[in-house]
Amino acid sequence: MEVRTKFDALARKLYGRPVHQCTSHELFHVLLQLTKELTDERQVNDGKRKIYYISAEFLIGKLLSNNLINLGVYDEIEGILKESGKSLSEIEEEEREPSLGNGGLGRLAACFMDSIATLQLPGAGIGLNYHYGLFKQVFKDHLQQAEKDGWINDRSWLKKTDVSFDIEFGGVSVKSRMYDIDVVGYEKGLSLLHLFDVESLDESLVKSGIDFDKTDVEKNLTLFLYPDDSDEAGNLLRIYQQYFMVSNGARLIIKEMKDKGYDLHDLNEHVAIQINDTHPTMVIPELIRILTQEEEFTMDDAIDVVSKTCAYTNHTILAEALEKWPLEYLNKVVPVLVPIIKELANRVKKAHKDDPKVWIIDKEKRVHMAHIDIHYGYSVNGVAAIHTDILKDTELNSFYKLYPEKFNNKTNGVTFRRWLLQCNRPLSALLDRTIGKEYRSDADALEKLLGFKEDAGVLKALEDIKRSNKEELAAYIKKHEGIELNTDSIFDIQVKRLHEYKRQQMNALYIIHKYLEIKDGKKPKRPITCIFGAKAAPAYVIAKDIIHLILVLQEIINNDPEVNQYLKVIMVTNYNVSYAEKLIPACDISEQISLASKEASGTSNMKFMLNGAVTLGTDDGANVEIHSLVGDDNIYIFGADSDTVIKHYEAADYVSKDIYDKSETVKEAVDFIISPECMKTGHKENLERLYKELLNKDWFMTLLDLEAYIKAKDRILEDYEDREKWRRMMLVNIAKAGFFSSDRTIAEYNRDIWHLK
Ligand code: 26V
Repeated sequence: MEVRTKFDALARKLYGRPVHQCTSHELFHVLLQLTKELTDERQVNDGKRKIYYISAEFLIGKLLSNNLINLGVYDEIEGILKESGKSLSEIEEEEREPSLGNGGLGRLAACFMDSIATLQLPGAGIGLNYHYGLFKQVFKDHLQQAEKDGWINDRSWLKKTDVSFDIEFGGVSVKSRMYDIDVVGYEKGLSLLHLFDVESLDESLVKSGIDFDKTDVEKNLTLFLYPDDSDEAGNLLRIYQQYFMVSNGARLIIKEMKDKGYDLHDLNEHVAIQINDTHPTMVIPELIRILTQEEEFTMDDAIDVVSKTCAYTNHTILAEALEKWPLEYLNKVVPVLVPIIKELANRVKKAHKDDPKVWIIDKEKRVHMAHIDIHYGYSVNGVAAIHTDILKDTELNSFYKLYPEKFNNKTNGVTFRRWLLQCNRPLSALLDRTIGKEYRSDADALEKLLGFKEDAGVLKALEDIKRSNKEELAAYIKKHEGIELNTDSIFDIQVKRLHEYKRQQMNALYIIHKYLEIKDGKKPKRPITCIFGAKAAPAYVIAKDIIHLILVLQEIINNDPEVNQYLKVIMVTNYNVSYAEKLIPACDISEQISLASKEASGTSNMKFMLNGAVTLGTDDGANVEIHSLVGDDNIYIFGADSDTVIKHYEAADYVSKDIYDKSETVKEAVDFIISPECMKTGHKENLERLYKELLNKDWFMTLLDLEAYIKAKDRILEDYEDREKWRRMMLVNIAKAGFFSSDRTIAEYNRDIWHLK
């Protein structure tokens, strides 16, 4: 049946009316149903060897448009809706967004699933069905507040399966239920994302905001993504969640092996398990436990086969972000795993008596989860070239010396379906017209665009598209934030989780610097709009103070008639995947200003580049690779390099106060944080705390790079006026972005780690 006929028939079946008489709410339901039916016509990718990508986060975002594009029916559906006086974007507003991730790590997992499906690789995702994803952010009194963000209703993409397991914890046992979400490949291919839930969950436990009783795991286990783990109950709940995820995953994998008639001794022949950061690490001892206790394996055999099956991806070098669980916590939550973990730890200790750095259990009786992965997995990868080098040379050097053959790099990538075809339809249409459609399935073909470097028509079209995307974003922001933006201004955007190492505070100090200059009579040639989007972990005090400062600056600057025609600041509310899809295509300057060595990769840097923004950044994470692809002329790099930064940490010789004392520019900007203007609008407690932090600690060396940042930013703003040059920079950035397709990343994982058949 033709899509048009199916669409109409479904509308009549569900609502007794033709499409043009249905409301947006009803049409979302009809399209959800239609998409599921079209998807059912495809076969799930299958083969003799399968990858299970286990991750505590899958930040999938809304799926309707994405699935329509990948099914090849987007244009047709859009056309039918238009004829009926409806718009797809209005219908999309009816979809609730599953925010099942914090940021880059979760979004990466979602992009990877898209590529696994598209490349028709046998593979599935395994995760948790959180009922409330990352909190919904609201601003009150210039402070972030967190509200619950539910997404599950009868109109979600979840499909209940009949897979269920009994999962035993210390003292409690719960019944699980597996739900599936279809991951529709582009033009072909289909994979499944398996999300496990607890049958006995009780949503009424959630009171106000995001508070809830953390003790009753039968009722709360999958309520929230990463509940606040600043207290013991929060930490324990996180261990419950992790074990629940991996125990279900292990049982599913074993069940599928048996259903296919495979011998479990050949596990590593048929299965590869990718452990996404340390959150799923317990899958290693859990598989060993099941094999030895239920399948009559010897300990040696179980360890051997599991070690050949599991591979680990590291996503951060920040010591505080590497999980170390107190043995006592594990004893409470998963006593059955403790003997296995001790056995694994003893073997390591025996083999490496004199090297406590590589032990699994340290002297304080904390279990280093990453160490389990490295000793008992067959691959360890970083997520960008510089990140993997730092792991090898410093952070994980003792392990690299033991197992050089396990270490490899897999530079991250993003799916071009969502981050180009879906979010920037005018740009993908221009590409179709100029270089043909090949780039849609072979991202390297984007390079053909370089042939149009001197083509005035194409260059002008790129500029026009950027302008119309800026107008669309401005209209959206006007509607949702009530703030008017000047679309003739430069759109300078920093969107990512709020963290000191990402240095949103440095961007804020630049804004202060510009504000003071304008007040002093030095007007910029063209107005600048500084846009932020960021959520801070509810327990991360300084991060929330930085949000406070930005909101205070927004208030002061946007209401100052002397300044607001030249400079505007806006922090959008509740930055999420859908907001990113609107912000990224409208960006001129992509802010990637982490302290060199600290950002493992970054992925928004890739999305911005692909959409024709120019990067202003440090030589960190994937910026390094962007830099070498586009060359010095098409990127703005500034600041201390990673070697210098690492040396400062080793020598412990960085003193921010010295820089403050020496530089009038730095001093002026920092002092403004506690100026009467700021104090009048904001809160003394938050502003003073941030001021003191920068002056006395500044662990992520904001002041070290501030002057270089100001210079680089002023240079990029100046260059923006050379429109000819800027258009060409846009073109080169788009043309060179092909490397950052997650199809390339996944093909490399497959070639070097998974070897799927
Ligand atoms: C976690 C935590 C937890 C508590 C304390 C502070 C802290 C700081 C950072 C993290 C990050 C955990 C891992 C993570 O999300 N890494 C991100 O992974 C992305 C995908 O590989 C990568 O692009 C980002 O650079 C990296 O930060």
